[in-house]
Amino acid sequence: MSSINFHTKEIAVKIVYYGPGLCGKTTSLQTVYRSLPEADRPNLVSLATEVDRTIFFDFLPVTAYRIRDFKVRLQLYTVPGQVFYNATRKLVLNGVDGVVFVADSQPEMHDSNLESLQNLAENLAELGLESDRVPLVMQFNKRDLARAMPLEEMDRAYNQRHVPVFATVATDGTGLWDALKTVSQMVVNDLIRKGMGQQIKQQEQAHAERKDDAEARRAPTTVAEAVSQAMRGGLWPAGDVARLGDAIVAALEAGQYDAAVLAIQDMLNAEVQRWAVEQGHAPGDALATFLYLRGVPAARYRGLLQAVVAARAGRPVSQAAAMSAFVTALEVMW
Ligand SMILES: Nc1nc2c(ncn2[C@@H]2O[C@H](COP(=O)(O)OP(=O)(O)OP(=O)(O)O)[C@@H](O)[C@H]2O)c(=O)[nH]1
Ligand SMILES: [Mg+2]
Repeated sequence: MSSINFHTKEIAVKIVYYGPGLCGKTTSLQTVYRSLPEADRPNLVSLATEVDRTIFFDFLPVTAYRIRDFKVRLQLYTVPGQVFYNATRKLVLNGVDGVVFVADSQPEMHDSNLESLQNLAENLAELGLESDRVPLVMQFNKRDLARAMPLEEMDRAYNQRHVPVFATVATDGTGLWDALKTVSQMVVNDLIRKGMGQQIKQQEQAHAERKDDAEARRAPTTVAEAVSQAMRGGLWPAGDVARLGDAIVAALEAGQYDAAVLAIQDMLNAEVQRWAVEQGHAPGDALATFLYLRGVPAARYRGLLQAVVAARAGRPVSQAAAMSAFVTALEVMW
């Protein structure tokens, strides 16, 4: 679930490592983790069984690089490869921006690789994503094994979309960063194609114009002058907001600054309410506002809300609902 925060100047993108059981997804993440400079090494969250099979997912947040003056944060997930954990795979895949498909180079894993690719396409389709457009790279992993299938053969068998392929050894790190850099660059390009670049440009332009404007204009010397300058600029949109805006202006002009501050708060509350309702959130809910700012879609927020309501009422909450809530929390906290 990519999100862009103009305030902190950060872009967060979600990248999922996908592939059959034991192909090396968790190992890839662990090795990426170990290769990070110790000073800014974040937490690696792993939910595994005693024998190190992933049961839910692994999660690693990495602050990667800059695009313009935005910091790009990569949220890396692995899914459990075992066939029977499909519900979890789908849950982790929700809101994905880019996929690293990890194929196991051992010949006996051929069918499992194909099955997992098929499963990826099905899950993406069920989540309403076009499986042939989602940014994707492939890691042909375990290249250190003597029995590894030839790369060309694997490419023919798995790479119908002709996406970038990397020969990797997850245990020693060979190829991992190249794969990750490439997929994250593809994700950012995809976001730009979808209009995020335009959004960034517009914000930068608006910012520059505001600066020019302010410099060109003589600085107001009194509150009344400032207010009348603001009014000339058509400060408020129409409707209730304009009415509340007038109240602020009136209070300022009368020198009732406490009343002005309260009126400003009223106006902001009204705006948050309007905005929350428009997004399908419960009005006046600070959590809704926060989640919205972090880019969580209304449908996922409603899911979270339903789980909370059920839990508070002492009704049972499903594992999927709890995991979904957990993934949402990770995405917004990191
Ligand atoms: N020789 C070799 N072994 C590898 C490589 N990558 C992973 N392994 C081993 O393969 C086994 C499984 O690796 P995991 O990373 O746990 O696999 P996974 O894809 O996370 O598996 P699930 O969680 O069950 O889906 C481990 O014993 C790893 O050490 C590699 O490049 N070469
Ligand atoms: Mg794993």
